[in-house]
Amino acid sequence: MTGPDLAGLAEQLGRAADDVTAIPQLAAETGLDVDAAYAVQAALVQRRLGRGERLVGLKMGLTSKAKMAQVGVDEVIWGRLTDLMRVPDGGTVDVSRFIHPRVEPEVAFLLDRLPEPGEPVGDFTDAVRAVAPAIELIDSRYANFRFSLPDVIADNTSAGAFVVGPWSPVPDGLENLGVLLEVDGRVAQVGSTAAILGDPRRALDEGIRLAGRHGVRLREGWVFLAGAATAAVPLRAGAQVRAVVEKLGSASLRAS
Ligand code: OOG
Ligand code: MG
Repeated sequence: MTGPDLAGLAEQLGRAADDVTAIPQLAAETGLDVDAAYAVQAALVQRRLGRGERLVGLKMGLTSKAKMAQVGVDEVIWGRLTDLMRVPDGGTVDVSRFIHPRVEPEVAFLLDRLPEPGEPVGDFTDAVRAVAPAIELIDSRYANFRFSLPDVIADNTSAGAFVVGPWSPVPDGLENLGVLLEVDGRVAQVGSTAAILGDPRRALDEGIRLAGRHGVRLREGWVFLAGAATAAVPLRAGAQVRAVVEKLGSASLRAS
């Protein structure tokens, strides 16, 4: 028996993003399981690297209950970030490049020296050089933003774009900082970093562990997004978006 055509699925997802056109879910039809879905994700991102993009980090997904509930998938997932996805703080994102973009507030880590695979992050301040507020723009390539666990993994966990605000030295506590997402100066979502696996530092342990299962090692200098603390909100042209994290300041973007 042959398995699903992993390269073919990566090509379908890549074209959906290129053509800004949603596609039907793939996993149920093709029998894609979680391991095969990570292989599709690797091929999908490889397609981008083949065009000259560079890997610059890792993102966690569904590390909070609010996010799990919003998309109906309750497993922590991870995806890959490339340089082309990064938007400067205060920069503009053209929403016509995306199918149905949403934004969510994140906490970003700038990675430093990481432990060997299989070892827990002992001293967080050795592993992480700096912390910043961030915004992630997610965009599912699936119709109606609906997917199963293997579907969203294959689709690089809906990664679209991200903005990182100013870096700060790691503060004493990260486990209970207030988080706000503002759209056009109005509060759209309120949360706390406690929603991210109880403490966003735990997201790094999970990222190292889960990516390590697929032979991916996090690198010094990479950006790490710990996963949104709140549900995501639709992004419309003209919107001004700001994510505020207590003690860390804010990151912003404008949608054109
Ligand atoms: C999946 C990606 C989730 C997060 O921060 O939880 C994610 C999705 O919601 O489409 O990036
Ligand atoms: Mg996210």
